[in-house]
Order: sequence, then structure tokens, then C-alpha cells
Amino acid sequence: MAQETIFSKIIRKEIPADILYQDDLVTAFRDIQPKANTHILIIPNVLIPTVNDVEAEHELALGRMFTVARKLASEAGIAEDGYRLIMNCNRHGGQEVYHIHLHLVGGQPLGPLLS
Ligand code: DGP
Repeated sequence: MAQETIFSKIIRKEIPADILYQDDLVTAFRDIQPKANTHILIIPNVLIPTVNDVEAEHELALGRMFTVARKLASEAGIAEDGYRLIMNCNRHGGQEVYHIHLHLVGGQPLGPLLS
């Protein structure tokens, strides 16, 4: 059984977060340490520690993460200029919280990805 993270508590609203969207599959909230003018995290409600743990049964939630990303980017007014979606995996990927999350980052030019 995977170890819960702080994100499970955010999903259950046991600790405060600026939640922008929630449904039966996913939750989206503002990153507490924003790296850009817009920085939102979109997570599945079910605990999947890393991309290495993704199974076919998760495909509905993973797909929903992208439709919610698109909707929130549009609502934030950053869709036309563009944005970046990032998912870090494990140590070399820079993952800190072991509950997969899609970073929606934008609201400014972001520069090259690998620098
Ligand atoms: P990553 O390095 O990909 O695992 O990104 C983890 C992100 O999660 C990082 O940008 C900061 C954010 N974060 C960590 N703890 C909390 C929290 O308690 N609340 C919120 N809103 N964001 C958090």
C-alpha cells in the first residue's frame, strides 16, 4: 500500500489549499511555491505515487487531468499565449511529492525546457 502524502489531505480538505477544481476523479489547486505567474497542480484523487505506477485502470483519471488543465488554462487567460504541462518522476526527474501531479505553468515566457 502506497504511503499517502499531503496531497491526499488536500483532496479530503483536511488541510487548506486554494482548490480551483474538484470532481470524482481529479483535484486542482494552486502550487504553494509558484514558479511562475500561474502555477496550478492537477492530481488524480486516487493515490498513484509516480508515473512508474500508472496502470490502465488509471486512464480515465489521467485523461481528465488534461481536460481540466485545458479548462483551467483557458480560465486563467493563458491558453492563447501558451503554457507548459510538466510531470516529474522520481529523483532524477525532481519529484518531491509522491502522488503524481501535473504542473500547469504559465502566465509568462518560460524559456527553454532544459537549461
Ligand atoms: P514536484 O517537485 O514535481 O514533486 O512538485 C511538488 C510541488 O508541490 C512543488 O511545486 C510544491 C508543491 N507543494 C508541496 N507541498 C504543498 C502543499 O502542501 N500545498 C500546495 N498547494 N502545494 C504544495
